[in-house]
Amino acid sequence: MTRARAADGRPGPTNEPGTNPPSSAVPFVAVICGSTSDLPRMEEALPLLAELGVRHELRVLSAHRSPALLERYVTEAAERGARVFVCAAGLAAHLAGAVAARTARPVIGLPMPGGVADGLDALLSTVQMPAGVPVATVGVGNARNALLLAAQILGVADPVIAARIGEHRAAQLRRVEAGQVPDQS
Ligand code: AIR
Repeated sequence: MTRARAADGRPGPTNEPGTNPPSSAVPFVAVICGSTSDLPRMEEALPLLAELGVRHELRVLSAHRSPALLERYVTEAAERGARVFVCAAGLAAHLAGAVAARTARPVIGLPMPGGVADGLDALLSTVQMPAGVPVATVGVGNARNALLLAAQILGVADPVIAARIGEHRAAQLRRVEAGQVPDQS
């Protein structure tokens, strides 16, 4: 566990569940995939964050295969400026829940398709969190929505990001008006 020190020397906030370390670092979205097999879908959507002016970091870490690495990453990423975590996992998808258990920063779960129920298993594993440890869950395989939601959360405190999200919505409206597919660019 990392324990920061306040200016007066008293122990500062810890990274225990329910606390947030202080951070003056540049905000970014921490994107975690449970496996390299999740990467293609996530990488296809990631340019959206750049379009919106949102910094991100991408890691492959598994709640089951590398739990200690995952725990360490959540702690140090929050200290470096991770404001939101996006967690993509399929099958018994405990990644988002495991991250949410270790930080009070918002966690967005992205259930991935595949498995016996083609993502329904991952959806339920991600969304059915116990009261007190929420995971905001988007639709199965909908990486764009996961990243958009992360950007919207950062946009609450960042007018530049908020403006770009507004432009993105306006462009989407224009595509709908033109009879085109709404959110594919
Ligand atoms: N996974 C990895 N560790 C725990 C879980 N639930 C998920 C990955 C991926 C799926 O299992 O997120 O969606 C299959 O992983 P793999 O590596 O076998 O292709």
